Amino acid sequence: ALLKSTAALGLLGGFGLSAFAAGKVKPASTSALIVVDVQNCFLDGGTLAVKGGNEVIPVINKLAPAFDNIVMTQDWHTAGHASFASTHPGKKPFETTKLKYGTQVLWPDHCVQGTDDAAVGKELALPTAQLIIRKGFHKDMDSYSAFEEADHKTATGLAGYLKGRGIKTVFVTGLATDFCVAWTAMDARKAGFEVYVIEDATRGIDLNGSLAKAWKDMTAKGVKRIQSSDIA
Ligand code: VGL
Ligand code: ZN
Repeated sequence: ALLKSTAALGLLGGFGLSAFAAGKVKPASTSALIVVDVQNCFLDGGTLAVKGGNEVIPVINKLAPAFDNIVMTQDWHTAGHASFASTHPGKKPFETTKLKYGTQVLWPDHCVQGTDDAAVGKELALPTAQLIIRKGFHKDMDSYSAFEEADHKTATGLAGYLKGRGIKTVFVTGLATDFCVAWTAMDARKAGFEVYVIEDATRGIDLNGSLAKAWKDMTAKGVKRIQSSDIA
C-alpha cells in the first residue's frame, strides 16, 4: 500500500523504519510514473516550447529509480491536424475555434509524426520505461489526455493497460501542466486511479490564466499536488 505518513509516523524513523519518513509518499509496486510529452516540440527550440520545459528533465530522471513502472506519452499529430491554427484559414496560434467536440485552442504546428520535433527529449533518461503511448493522431480530433481523446469518448487504451497490469496509483509529470498533464491527471481520477501530480516535474503554458485554473480543477477532482522532494 502507498504510505502518506503523518508527522507521528515519522517518529518511527527513530526505530529504524526509514520508509516511514515524515510526510513522504512512497511509490508501491502498484504505482506508475507517467511522463507526459517531454518531447522536442515542447522543449527549448521546439515548435511549441514551454517556458522552463527543459528544467523538468533532471527532476524526472532523478525520480525514475523510485518507480517499478514508467509510462511515457508522445503528442503525435498528423500534418494538417485540426489543432493547428494553420489548418483553419484566417486563424492564428492561441486563438480558439469550434470543432465537433467543442472549443479547441489552436496551436502552432507541433509534434508532427516522425519528425525530430516529435521525438522524446534526448536528455530524458528513462531506460526502464515500459510503454510509450502516442496520442492526438486522429486528424480531426485532439487528445491532451493520455486516457481519452477530446470527444471524451474515444479511449487511448491507457486505462486498460494500467488496470491490466494491476496499477492503482499514478504520479503524473511532464509538459504542459495546464494542458496534457492536467487532462491526463483528471482522466486518471475518472478512471479510478489515485493520482498525484509532481509539480516541480511539470511546467505550464499559462494561456489566459489556464495554469491556475488547471490546479483548481485538478484539486476539485481529487488530484493531489506534491513536489519531487515528497517522494520517498
Ligand atoms: C500540449 C498543447 C498542444 C501538451 C499538446 O502537451 O500540453 N499542449 N498539444
Ligand atoms: Zn498537441
